[in-house]
Amino acid sequence: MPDTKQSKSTNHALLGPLPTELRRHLLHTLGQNEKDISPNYSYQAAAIAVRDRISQPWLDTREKFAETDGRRVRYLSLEFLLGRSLNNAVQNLELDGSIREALNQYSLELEEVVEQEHDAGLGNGGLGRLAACFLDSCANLRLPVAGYGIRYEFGMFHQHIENGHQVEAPDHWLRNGNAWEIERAEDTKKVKLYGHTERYRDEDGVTRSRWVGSHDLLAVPYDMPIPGYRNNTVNTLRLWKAAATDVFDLKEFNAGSYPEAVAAQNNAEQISMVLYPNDASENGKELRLKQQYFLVSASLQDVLQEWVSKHGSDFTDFAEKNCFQLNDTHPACAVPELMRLLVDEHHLDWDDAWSITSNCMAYTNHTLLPEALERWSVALFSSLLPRLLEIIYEINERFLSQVAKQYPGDNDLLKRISLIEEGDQPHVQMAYLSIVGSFSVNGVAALHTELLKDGLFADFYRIWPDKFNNKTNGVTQRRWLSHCNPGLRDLLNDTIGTEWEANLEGISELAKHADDAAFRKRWLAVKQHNKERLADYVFKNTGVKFDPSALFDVQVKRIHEYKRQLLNVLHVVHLYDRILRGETKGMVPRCVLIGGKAAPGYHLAKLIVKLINNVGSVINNDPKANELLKLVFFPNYRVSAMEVICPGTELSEQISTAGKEASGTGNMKFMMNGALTIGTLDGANIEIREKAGEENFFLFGLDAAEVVELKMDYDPNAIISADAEIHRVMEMIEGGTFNKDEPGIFNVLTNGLRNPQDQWLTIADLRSYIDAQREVNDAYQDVEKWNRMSILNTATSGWFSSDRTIGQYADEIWKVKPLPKS
Ligand code: B1N
Repeated sequence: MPDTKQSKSTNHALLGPLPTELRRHLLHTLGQNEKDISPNYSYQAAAIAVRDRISQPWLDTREKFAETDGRRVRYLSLEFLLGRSLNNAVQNLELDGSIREALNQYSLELEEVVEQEHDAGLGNGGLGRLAACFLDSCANLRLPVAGYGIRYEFGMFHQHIENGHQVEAPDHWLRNGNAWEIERAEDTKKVKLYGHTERYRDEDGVTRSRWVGSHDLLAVPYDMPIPGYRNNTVNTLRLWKAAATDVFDLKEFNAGSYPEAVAAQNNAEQISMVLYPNDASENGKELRLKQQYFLVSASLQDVLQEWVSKHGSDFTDFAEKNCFQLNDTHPACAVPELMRLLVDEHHLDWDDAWSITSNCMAYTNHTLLPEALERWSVALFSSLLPRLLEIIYEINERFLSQVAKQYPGDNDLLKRISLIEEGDQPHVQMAYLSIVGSFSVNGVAALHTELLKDGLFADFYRIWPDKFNNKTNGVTQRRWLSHCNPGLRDLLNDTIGTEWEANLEGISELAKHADDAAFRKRWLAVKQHNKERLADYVFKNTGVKFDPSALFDVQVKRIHEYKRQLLNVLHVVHLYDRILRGETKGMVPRCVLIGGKAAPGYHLAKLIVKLINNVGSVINNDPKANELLKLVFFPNYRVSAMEVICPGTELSEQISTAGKEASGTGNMKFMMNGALTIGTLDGANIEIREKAGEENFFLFGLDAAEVVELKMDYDPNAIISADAEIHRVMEMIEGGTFNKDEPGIFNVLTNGLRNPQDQWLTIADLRSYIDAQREVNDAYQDVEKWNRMSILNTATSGWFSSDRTIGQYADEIWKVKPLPKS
């Protein structure tokens, strides 16, 4: 279209060179005096100037998706853990040189300016970061995929440490504004809550249900650009903010209560106020269900509105042209909500609506932990989402009667698979609802998917074997290698070319260089530099000095019993015990870093944080240990911290109880950056070990089957008394070495370790873990050998690019094609 071309060139002409644009934004957008620019304003101006460069390709991409009229995907997620955006945009749009030149006018370095950006922490951990990596890969692959989420006013809480305890503070990430979002008030949607349902006859005499007497609120969209890697593609992440409908409250209150009426605004805004800080556990709060429905309803209305504007009321091709990927069960209300919109609002009959719904939903499961499986009480559902509950009952009835025909007489089966779990307080099983309403169900690593099929979802697997598939997670090499590790990026570019940034498969070429001593020397130099950077960062954040010649041993992830940070601490205490007893022959100096947030209501996890801090402060202040051992708890672990931690890590701790960690993704980031893994046969560790080769991985512990078996007859106390080293470790902790002034505070933890019911089997794996750590120690003494192993880990990390994962989602689930290159 000639018009478009013209507007494109006009728009380009509106932008001057970046140095001029930066000045203009400082002066005119931000009203700053050029002579005295604060670091924050330099960041704001740079961000706006770079964002302006994104606008045109963003508009073009949207137009192209609309013109192409092919199948499109929406990734629905309660979490998108984006981290920082400026550096990512600079890298993907190839603006490095010009932004540096622009900042140079004011003697500013890009590295210091980017530090001003507050992380967008709209997620808890792996699940939220995965969503962010996926968006990056979709843009890189030019796939028609948009993200839909919530614009939380407060993201993941800020963690600081007081007297060894975790203390939470709110994360007001929007305080200084957000250059990366554009409000699109014209696309605001109305969302219903509460009220009741009624039957009525429509003008054709058909009896229908409708949802009446609801409290309505508004969903206002904010769009964030997701720039692809040097490919003129910019995808969209649309985040919804909740607001009151002005009509409703102002009418309800009389003029005398005007302030109360305005305050009602507040009530509505609660819904998008704060991210729930639970990772892998649910707490069943009403506000959380409101958030879930709010996201789902606004997003589906958005998609339907666009559909109707093009196709009117003809939904024949809707399922062919649209796919919704549910990021765990958190957006599972999408199933009954799409049914409601199609049946109640667009007047489709049930069977057509069901055929559409169940052919465009796809569900990803991220956990087997029973405490994370969402179940909402029927009572809550009926008060908050009365019409959705009716629809769920109807879905269930039809589903159960279909299964009853397939498996006549098997009433136990029907009871097990019912979407409604009966009992004193009946509950809706959101995972079952998701399976029944989707055409695809996937796990996130090979082992995880097998365990889903054999265990948790075995009945459903028997009914629909073809629905189930695996999509092993991945991470984007653009953030997790190229951006965070410039030293390694340059070395790779020098050695194997630059293609790996867009397609990581080619990184296998690196293996050829593992035997080249000159190359290994350069490899070592990069790692050494990154270790120095990490040591500075640790010092700045904790006051503890890491010696960059020591082994850097790191475990960063949410604090959870199943991830077994305790196992790590037990090993550190064991090393300390050896030092105290003078058994240090052949011991390599080691700096251990542990970081991560504990859910604020998870007392045991918070106690683990306290233990790590206490053990650290005893060891770090003991001159006897000084040369050989350090332990720090790194506070406020987050995406931007990982960008410094992961390049400087040599040993990656992936030590969960086998069968519990669905995949893990930190494990992949470390591998890409040349760390060696010490790990169990859990989640994606298994695939990491397969790709890297077992000789390049430190394996220990029980496998998933052995875990199940041992649980029936587990005697940790017998293990402790039979193993002198383990016995001493327990004695030190129980004897108060690390809590002299706080008697008994760690008893809950040590009693848990000694409890035959301990689900995490920490003591069972401790001997094997200590032995594997010995192997690590010995391998580290042979620098050449270690470096070879390190190179081979990076060289075999190609499979763990989220580009590969997303390629599989696109081919095998979504059936979408990339946009043609322009
Ligand atoms: O999802 C990641 C996996 O790599 C991790 O192994 C897995 O633990 C993580 C409720 C969760 N599973 N479940 C959650 C998050 C928030 C919440 O409210 C559950 N997170 C995972 C990516 O697949």
